[in-house]
Amino acid sequence: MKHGILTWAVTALIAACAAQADAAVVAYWRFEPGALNIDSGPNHYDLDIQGNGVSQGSATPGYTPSNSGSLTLSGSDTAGRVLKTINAVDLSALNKITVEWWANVATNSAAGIIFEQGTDFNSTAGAIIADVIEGPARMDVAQHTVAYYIDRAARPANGTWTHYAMEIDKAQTGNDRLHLYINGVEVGDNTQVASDTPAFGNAVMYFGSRNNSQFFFDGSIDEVRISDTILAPEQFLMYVPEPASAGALVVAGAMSAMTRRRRVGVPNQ
Ligand SMILES: [Ca+2]
Repeated sequence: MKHGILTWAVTALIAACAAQADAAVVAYWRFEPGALNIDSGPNHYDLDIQGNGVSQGSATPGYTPSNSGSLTLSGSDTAGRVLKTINAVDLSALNKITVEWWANVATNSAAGIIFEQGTDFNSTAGAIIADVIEGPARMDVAQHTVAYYIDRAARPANGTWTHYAMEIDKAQTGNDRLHLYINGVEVGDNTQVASDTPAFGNAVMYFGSRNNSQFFFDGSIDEVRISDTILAPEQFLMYVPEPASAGALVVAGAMSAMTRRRRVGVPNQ
């Protein structure tokens, strides 16, 4: 019996590794101290960071590169910040994507954008967005088309680090096109489904606001990763073990190593 379990475990591990090998990272923003603007993925979609003398490693009210390795935003535009990719993030050749990120919402008294492709999602065909909606503690993710694909879910309480993943398969229609995961559990509730399946977008991505003009996010963001396929929950960043020391491949960020490790090998909890 033990042999059977071991065989199953090894087989599952090999299958997981094989699936992982098939997935390629499109972009990966880790928001690390001293490298706040760096995309460590292969395409180097580095960020353009501006605003009142803000620079990497400095702490400016309203826009604070955190020492703990995450991006902290105030929910207002008082720092005149601009946080966007220097070049357009081109997803147009892909058939499916997984976008993951960690978020820790401070307040949700107003709508806040985690990330948005294009200066205005509503006029950027195929673009993707994730935002926090004011009032109800709710997270929306969507892809823009003639209408919208929207997945919507209640999110964990403010002040807690939470892992989110949106997965979009262009070959799918209806409810199967877009899925939202919170802490590795699928939670999406499609509220609006378009009839067509548009191509993904090719536009600059903004973080923490819409075009630096509205919907400013209040809280922290960390480890935004875009992959070129549909990842299994076991492949999400939340299950990647933390390194024992700084400077290793996967950085601690604002999420405690203890929490990360506890989740390793314990999916869907
Ligand atoms: Ca980080």
